[in-house]
Amino acid sequence: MVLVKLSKYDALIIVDMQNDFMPGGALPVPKADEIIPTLNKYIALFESKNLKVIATRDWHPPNHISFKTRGGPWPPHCIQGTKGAEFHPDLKLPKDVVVISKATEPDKEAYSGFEATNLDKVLKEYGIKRLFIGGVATDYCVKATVLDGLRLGYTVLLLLDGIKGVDVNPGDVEKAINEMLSEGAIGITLVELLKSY
Ligand code: VGL
Ligand code: ZN
Repeated sequence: MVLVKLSKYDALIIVDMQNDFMPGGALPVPKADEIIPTLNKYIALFESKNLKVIATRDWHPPNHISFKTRGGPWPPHCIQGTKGAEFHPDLKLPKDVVVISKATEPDKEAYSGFEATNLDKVLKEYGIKRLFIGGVATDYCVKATVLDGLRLGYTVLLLLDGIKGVDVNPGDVEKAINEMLSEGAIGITLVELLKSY
């Protein structure tokens, strides 16, 4: 087990916990709603220590290139300003959460929260060195965000009990987790994090 004591160099990044990615949404990630209570506990822990919480959101224009209507792989989802693009109402984000919108350009797909956003700049301004990353989808935006974080020099802790994937091809989720870990991400669970105190 990993011993991790939280400090001011740590930030929590909640990836794309939006209605369209939840069961019943436009691009449902199976059981994605089941991680909300756990993510809320991570959020409460970070909030209690006055640590930064960041929420990324998929924020597409109506004619986004990733949509089937334009020959892309996905049904239209997370269209800017729609109910489907809102964060799940049960997710208890802090009032001072930093929201990072991504994939906002019509002709560009961007799975990573770092891609064409100011996320790296914001983290550097806050002096953040270590990222705790959870959310959806494990095999797309979580993976891309984790791998970019590692490439940019952050230490990354992957919330093993706070992620869900799509598994378009069975095995994708497992492969994604293995790839993140082999690139240097450290797997952690809430129980382990709480035990570290
Ligand atoms: C995502 C597919 C399409 C994600 C976003 O948030 O993982 N997946 N757009
Ligand atoms: Zn998308």
